[in-house]
Amino acid sequence: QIRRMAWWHEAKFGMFIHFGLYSQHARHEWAMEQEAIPIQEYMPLAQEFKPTPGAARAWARLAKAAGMKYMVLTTKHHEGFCNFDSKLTDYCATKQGPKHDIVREYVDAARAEGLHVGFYYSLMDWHHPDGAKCATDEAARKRFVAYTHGLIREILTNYGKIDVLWYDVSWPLDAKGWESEKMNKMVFELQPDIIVNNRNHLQGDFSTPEQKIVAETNGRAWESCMTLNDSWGYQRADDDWKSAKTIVRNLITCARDGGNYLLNIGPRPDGSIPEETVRVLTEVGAWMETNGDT
Ligand code: JFZ
Repeated sequence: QIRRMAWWHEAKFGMFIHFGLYSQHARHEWAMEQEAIPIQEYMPLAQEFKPTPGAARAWARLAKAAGMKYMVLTTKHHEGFCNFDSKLTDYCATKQGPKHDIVREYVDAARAEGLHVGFYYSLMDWHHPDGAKCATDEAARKRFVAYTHGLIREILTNYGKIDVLWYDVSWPLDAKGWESEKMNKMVFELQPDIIVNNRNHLQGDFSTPEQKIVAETNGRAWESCMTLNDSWGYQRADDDWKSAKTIVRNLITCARDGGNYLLNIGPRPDGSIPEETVRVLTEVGAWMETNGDT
């Protein structure tokens, strides 16, 4: 076992947070794609996005209360909007509606609760003009890969020690196209103790079965990620909440088989947490209080 990962294996239970412009649609974090919303129509959402400053404190408090030991926030989902301050794009929290750095607040909030800090980062990008073209146009690929590596450099430089980097959706490039080896090399230069997942076409440190619990073989680390209802982003119409009993059973199954459980919440556009989410996670926390290991 890798020393770097000791805390993570011990942690077992984390909170995933999907938060972005799509939270305002309250339908699906894929709405832009699924409903074929033109970019010019989608972009104004960035101006209208005004989460309450400090909203992340409640996320972190709830994670702590639920017995979770780490958090992973979408710094940028497929829509391309950056929840952090960037010098490489204006499509970011500090220069648009929020007028404050959501990632900074999140990092501070997690640390205040003693939780480890993870960043989700979507490689696929529907906003960047080269995000799709990059597969067939070498000049576009070069620009887009420079942008991508640049954003990753920013999030791993500006927020102190980061514990997990959670890449997602690598469409439309392969490892060679993304320059994934170089990407991970940079990541470990900036954050020597970080743990990375396997969604940039490399093995990384752990596998990421999704919405199911499947143990890895040969001692490879794994983390099952799941939603609390059926959606990742806030979905107003989705009331298919898992019970605390189901969550606890899933956590036990992951722990028994040597894996981690990353459970997702989708805050409302103002950053507040749906009541049902609070209710279920608080109940999970009560069980953890009695039966957890700390
Ligand atoms: C992706 C995203 O598209 C989705 O919005 C969410 O962020 C989720 C955590 O990740 O969806 C995926 C990614 C990978 C697989 C399936 C869905 N996969 O490897 O089976």
